[in-house]
Amino acid sequence: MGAEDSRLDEVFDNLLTTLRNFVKENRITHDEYRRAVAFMTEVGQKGEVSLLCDVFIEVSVDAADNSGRSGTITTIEGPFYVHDAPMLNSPCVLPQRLDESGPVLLFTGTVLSSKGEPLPGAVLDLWQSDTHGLYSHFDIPKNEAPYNLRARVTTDRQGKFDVQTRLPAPYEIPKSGPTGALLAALQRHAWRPAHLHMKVEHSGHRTLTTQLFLKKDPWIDSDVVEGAVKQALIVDPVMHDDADDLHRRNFSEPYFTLSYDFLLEPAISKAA
Ligand code: MBD
Ligand code: FE
Repeated sequence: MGAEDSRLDEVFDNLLTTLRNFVKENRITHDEYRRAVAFMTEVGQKGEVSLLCDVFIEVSVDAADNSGRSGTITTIEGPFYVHDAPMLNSPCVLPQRLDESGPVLLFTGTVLSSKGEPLPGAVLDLWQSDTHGLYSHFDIPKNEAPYNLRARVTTDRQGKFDVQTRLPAPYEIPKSGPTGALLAALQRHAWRPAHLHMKVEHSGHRTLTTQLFLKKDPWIDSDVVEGAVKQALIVDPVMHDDADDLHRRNFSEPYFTLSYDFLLEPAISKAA
């Protein structure tokens, strides 16, 4: 038997034990069991499996998989990542609609090793909602705005990135589906504070999956995804509204700047 089979045996046995004990301890009725099965069926049919799991479980996976890690703190990936976003070199503007709305955000920083060495050629894979809290390919049909506010940005020779995007907005889990219905039944709101998602990759380093959250967001202390917001990931972009500066930059409205450095831990070296 291979290592994978024994891992499956071990975790599946444990999962079954946990679920059977849960049923026993809570004296789950057959009616409740059928309702749970129907709920999961609907979650599948409505395409919310990742949404549901990521809202309730992924924080624990992130904690288990990243405990003791050095460098920038991680948080969950969430359900809206797409793996094949356009590859751009820094400096760049994220793909956006001709009439994209929302304040411009100039996002800069450096990707470094956890020892502080800059990492040229690192890839900052970014994705976010638009100013209405909608994600391309999920809340906006793919053909309407392909890869909107998504890109894989390569750092320059100093390990720096310089990305023009838009401030994201809070995200509300759709009320029309089973995940929203469950939250309503639990009398919980369905909001996530505005956030930027990123995976930061560099050969020889462990890929970092994290998010940055906006400090002034109304949901910053009550994310529906409990435990996803961490202090070190809260940022407060600076607003710029000097008329001459705006004119020079050809911006019609105030814009924001944000600087954040990402530190990557060395890849786990495979013992010889
Ligand atoms: C999101 O935008 C998100 O990042 C997560 C984790 C869950 C639901 C919506
Ligand atoms: Fe998100």
